Amino acid sequence: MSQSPRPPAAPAAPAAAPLLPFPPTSARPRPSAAQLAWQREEIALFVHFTVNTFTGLEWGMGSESPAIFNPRALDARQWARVARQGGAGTLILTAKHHDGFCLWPTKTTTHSVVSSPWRDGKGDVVREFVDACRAEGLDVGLYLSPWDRNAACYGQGEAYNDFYIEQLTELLTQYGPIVELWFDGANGEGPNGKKQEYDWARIHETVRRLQPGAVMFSDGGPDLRWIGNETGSAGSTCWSSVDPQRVPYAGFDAPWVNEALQQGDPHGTAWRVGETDVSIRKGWFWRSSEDDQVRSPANLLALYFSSVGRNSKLLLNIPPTDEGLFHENDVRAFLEFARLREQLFASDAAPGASLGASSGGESASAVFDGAPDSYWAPAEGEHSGWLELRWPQPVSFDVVHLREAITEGQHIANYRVDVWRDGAWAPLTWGTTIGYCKLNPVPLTETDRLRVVIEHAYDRPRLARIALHRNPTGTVVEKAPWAL
Ligand code: FUL
Repeated sequence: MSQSPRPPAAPAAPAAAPLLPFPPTSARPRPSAAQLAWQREEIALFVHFTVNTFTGLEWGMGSESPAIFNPRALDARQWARVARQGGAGTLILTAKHHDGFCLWPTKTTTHSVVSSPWRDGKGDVVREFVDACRAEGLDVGLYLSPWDRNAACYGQGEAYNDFYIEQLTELLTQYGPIVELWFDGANGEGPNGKKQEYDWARIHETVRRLQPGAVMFSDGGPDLRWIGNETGSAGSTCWSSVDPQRVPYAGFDAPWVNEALQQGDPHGTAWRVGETDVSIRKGWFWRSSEDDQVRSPANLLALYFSSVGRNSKLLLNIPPTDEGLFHENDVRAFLEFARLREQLFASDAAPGASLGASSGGESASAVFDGAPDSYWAPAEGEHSGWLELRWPQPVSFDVVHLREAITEGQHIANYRVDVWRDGAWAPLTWGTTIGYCKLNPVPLTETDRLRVVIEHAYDRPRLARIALHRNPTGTVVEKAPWAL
């Protein structure tokens, strides 16, 4: 979204009411049940598909003929099966991208599948997509681009806002439960050279009314925020809270925006977790020239470390080909990535340890039970403390995996991990936030004594998990194939 044209100044959308809030016990923000479930899913797949799939463009012009849209072998069930096999919980489809071509038979325009040769103009990609997701037990998300380079009413104030709300209403009422709406901040010129002022307040109200269980993504929330880049990198400091005034609406531009989105704000009043959207290929849309430039499984694992492993969620794009299928190279890489995660998590040296704590020791074993809501915390009122692990024999690992119990908020601001070496504690790794999940790659380490020190927390630090893994790829592969 960073390379997008920027919108004219628009009034800030009012903060939406939180979804299904837990009863507050402290002033710090905490997730709604929907936000919590969303983050615990960890991985979702993005499906970028439109006329661009047939032209090779990233941003369609809006003037493409619907005659070019003909994915002869389209099988949404293949997308959903791969998503499920690879451990994604939700699929998000571009129902309309910036080119304005609608993948469902909308009443608002003829610039849609109805005017295409695909299924003789009687097809509905959104319907096939939704049915396939449900058949595979997956949740459904939809992307509806506010920027529309085809609609004649774009840039004409209320006329386009009405048109957009009508499209949104069709999608929210005809396809059953939608768990996530993805609102892109891109705001460029329409066919008449004009830009549009989007009515975010009305958009949010429409979603809340028609799909009260859904979460809404945009730069400015209201429920989820963009992570500030498209390279797959959440901040190593990453708060789930933000100050809603700093990035008040989708597409808002200011010098601080990307950093504010990447890092969040420890004193922010709104719970708005960052979503890390990134493509398995260089572009968002499929083109044959990139078939051998798909990210490797090891690189996808690195993306997992820099997104989920930094308190974010990974939204990985796999673009269908012009046949309407995920390409075999993408499928292979994604499924192998799932196998690597399995191997990573299957290796855990921590649980055999005996535990000691600065205080609160009676709950220390909760860090090994795998349950996200059971935790060790130091005595009431203490905002720092440590937990020590000792093994009868040395263990070895190269990933330190920590999780905070976030149901009651994200509080840990600084931590350190020490190992016992030559009669003294030596720092192995350290960091700022933990949040839902923190994966710290460390040099291959052998030790029989380790401690996790919470140096500072803004409220009660609740440590839900300590695990020590071996990375099956040996090293974290930071670079995508096209950057090597
Ligand atoms: C951006 C868009 O301009 C890209 O085409 C893509 O959809 C990405 C996810 O968001 O803002």
